[in-house]
Amino acid sequence: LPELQYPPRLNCAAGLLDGAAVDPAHLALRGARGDWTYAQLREQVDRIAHVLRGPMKLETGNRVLLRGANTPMMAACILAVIKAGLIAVPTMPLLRARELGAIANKAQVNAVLCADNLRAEMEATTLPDAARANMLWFGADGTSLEQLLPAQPAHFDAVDTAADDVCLISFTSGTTGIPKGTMHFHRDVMVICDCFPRSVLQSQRDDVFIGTPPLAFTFGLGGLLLFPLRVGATAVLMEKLTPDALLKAIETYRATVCFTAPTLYRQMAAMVGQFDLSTLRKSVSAGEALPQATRESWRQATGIVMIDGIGATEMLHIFISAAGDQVRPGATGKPIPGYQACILDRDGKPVGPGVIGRLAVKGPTGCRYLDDERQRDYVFNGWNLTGDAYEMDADGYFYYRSRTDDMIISAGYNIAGPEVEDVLLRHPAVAECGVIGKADDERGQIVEAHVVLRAGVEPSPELVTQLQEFVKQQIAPYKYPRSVKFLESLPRTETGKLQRFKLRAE
Ligand code: 3UK
Repeated sequence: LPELQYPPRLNCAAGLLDGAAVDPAHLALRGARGDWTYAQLREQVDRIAHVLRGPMKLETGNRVLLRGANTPMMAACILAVIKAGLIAVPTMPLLRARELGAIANKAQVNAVLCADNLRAEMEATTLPDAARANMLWFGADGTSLEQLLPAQPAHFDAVDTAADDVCLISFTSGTTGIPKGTMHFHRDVMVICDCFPRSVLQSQRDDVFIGTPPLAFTFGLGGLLLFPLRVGATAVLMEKLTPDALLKAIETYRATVCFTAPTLYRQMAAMVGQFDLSTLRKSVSAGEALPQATRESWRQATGIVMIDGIGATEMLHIFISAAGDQVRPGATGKPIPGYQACILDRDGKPVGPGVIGRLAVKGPTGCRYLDDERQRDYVFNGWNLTGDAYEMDADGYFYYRSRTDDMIISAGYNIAGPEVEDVLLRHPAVAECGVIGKADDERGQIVEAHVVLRAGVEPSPELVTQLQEFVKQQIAPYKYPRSVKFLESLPRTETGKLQRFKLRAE
């Protein structure tokens, strides 16, 4: 078990920037506009912290909305907010004024630090009065935050916070409904750095982390900022998040650890040939189910056995995963050291191996909603209920089936969409697919597949029959898609999750 002991007074930003593993001359953050060593990052963070407490007049515990693509400057702003004893409220770059307004009001933000290229949407947002009067822009020469930096002292003494003071309010991306705000302590940040990266990744100072999840998504915040800092390694922050940009960047920056969603691994596997990925050691997938078919194609393309991990904003980061010879076909893995998991039935009683039920997890991090009522739905007897339908085997491996709400019930059969998706992804004509339950008078629901074809393949009634036969041959015939629809692309969130509700609404 990792030793998760931290002093009662702890500021995690200072803890990371001044950590034992940090070499001031080593590259900390790399981006399109330049690279910073640890010494340069620390100075930048300190100057921004002075702006927050000086010109912006913020006080300990105030909340700062942060907004920007993944860049070293965005990362420095997040760290500065925390180092200054304030609470970071990072927001996804693609959010619109309506969603931003809801977040800003729920989190009662006192100020805004926003990238200049996202300024229009930010200015169109209804904000609490204090925040509206306290906004700075960054990311280009001469923007208001950058203008203030040279006049600030180069050193800032971290604000002395308690290990259990809130430092981060992270909003769920929410495939449905309004985003929920989750609160995390300084200690939680250190905990996630000392769990997954140590036990599963075994990351070290010479690692170069790269990937696509936004820093406003805790998958990205951990994988692309907190984890590398904790071991004194380098993180590459990319603004352009396409599969070819990521492949090119892995080659250019000689990256060793990649964090991204299953879709991107699927797309990258098809085009790896033109790139030199010889430095890459670890490929971490999270955000949604990793189909076995995707795992296999990435292995074929790169020789790398992917690390799947399920995490949640409520839990801050990954809690079930496996690497190396611990990887089992079809399984996410086992609870990572420090965490426990079990499967509960509808009444909250544990079920044995081989029975599908509700995933429950417990560990050093856990759900704290801003919103009290939902807290009671998520946390039950100290167990966090993630909303996922899972199954365990006799050796304690956990197998994802579907979101609890997405289980398809057709003529009395329970069918998990992701299982059908995994089969369809093995068909040479299929690039992407999403399988949902569609309301049906006779069967309650029928299985409906939404398929994106590979380039050059044309939709046809014959192809529909072929895909249906293909599924029937590989899994129980009652699971085959009675309806098949062809789309140009699938609706996804910024975090790579399929928006099944949009497919259902079509
Ligand atoms: C689903 C997965 C199957 C699952 C996240 C890593 O995704 C993250 O957080 P969110 O709050 O969503 C949580 C939900 O997403 N999910 C995530 N990973 C997997 N399903 N296999 C997976 N590997 O439904 C979960 O309840 O957006 C992921 C780290 C930090 C995160 N916040």
